Amino acid sequence: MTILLAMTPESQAPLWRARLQSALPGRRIVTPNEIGERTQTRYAVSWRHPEGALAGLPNLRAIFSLGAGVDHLFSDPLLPDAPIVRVVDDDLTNRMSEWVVLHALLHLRRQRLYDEAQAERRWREEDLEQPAAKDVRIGLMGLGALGQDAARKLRAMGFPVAGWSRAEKRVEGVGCFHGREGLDAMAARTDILVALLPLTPETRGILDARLFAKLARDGRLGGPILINAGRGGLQVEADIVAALESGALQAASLDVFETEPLPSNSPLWRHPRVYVSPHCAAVSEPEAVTRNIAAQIAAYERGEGLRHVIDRALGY
Ligand code: NDP
Ligand code: OXD
Repeated sequence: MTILLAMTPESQAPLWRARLQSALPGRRIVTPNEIGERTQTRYAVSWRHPEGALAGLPNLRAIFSLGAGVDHLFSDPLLPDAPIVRVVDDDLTNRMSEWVVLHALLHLRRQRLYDEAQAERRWREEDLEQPAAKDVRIGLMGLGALGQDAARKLRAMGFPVAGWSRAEKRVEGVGCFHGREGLDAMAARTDILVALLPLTPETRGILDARLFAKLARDGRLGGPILINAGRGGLQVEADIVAALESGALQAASLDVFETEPLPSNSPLWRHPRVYVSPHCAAVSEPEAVTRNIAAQIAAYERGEGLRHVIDRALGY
């Protein structure tokens, strides 16, 4: 019985293979060109696998994504019809919340302006307003594993938090909105918009000029702020740049981009009010993720169901 590890960049495969092997001693971990007898493969582990790499495996029981997101799988038209399991793990969740809280605080505390002042050796003690977290409203798009943890930690910092999901939800201490009308209602009370959504046909391009125009204009930060760590496909970058110029957005923190790596000619790199990070908000830590996969396989083979299986029709 083998486990197929199919991923790009291939340079990372040896590290993941070693971690999978130590989490699953006794199992044979193979890469696509070592697969041999295809009936032997029970599980596939993927991160942006090459097209067709998981096809023709008659006994495949599950596909494990090496990340929380699964959109990378759907670019393969030959993806087999096995259950898709995504990563839900405290290590990844904590990392994401750290990044979100960090960026909410960078904007709240106007860190970019103080960095600029430091570069000029300018002592800006009195001329910048310092609103408190309690006066800055956060609107979270996505109230899933990551969104709910971020909501809790943002609340702990004092921010009033609302959240938006596809289906109706209740989350303690969070004003909950859902559906398209709910998004407009949440936007109207949002100073910092945080996107922690999966990329699906419904969410592609959702962070656009239309949405930015709905954000609150009466907030204490002098204009709305966008933070996106979901997927680059959620955002229309031309609209973000135009909104930063028109004032529809005051600033942005972006971890994900329409094209990754972000092309060197993107205006986002040099924009004075944009923080760019290289899709590193919440990396999948190999030990934590492979431990998780091993536990899922063990439970499945004891006859328990797989957890965190996505709904293919919804795409997440
Ligand atoms: P979940 O599946 O747990 O949560 C997704 C949330 O998005 C749910 O609340 C869901 O609503 C909501 N949602 C989905 N579609 C819609 C829609 N059409 N309208 C409104 N709400 C919608 O995912 P996670 O929280 O675990 O992860 C979210 C995403 O974060 C991942 O898919 C991935 O793209 C990204 N990510 C980015 C990383 C990075 O380093 N930048 C690292 C890890 C993840 P409902 O509750 O109703 O289902
Ligand atoms: C993920 C990611 O989906 O790192 O986990 O983007």
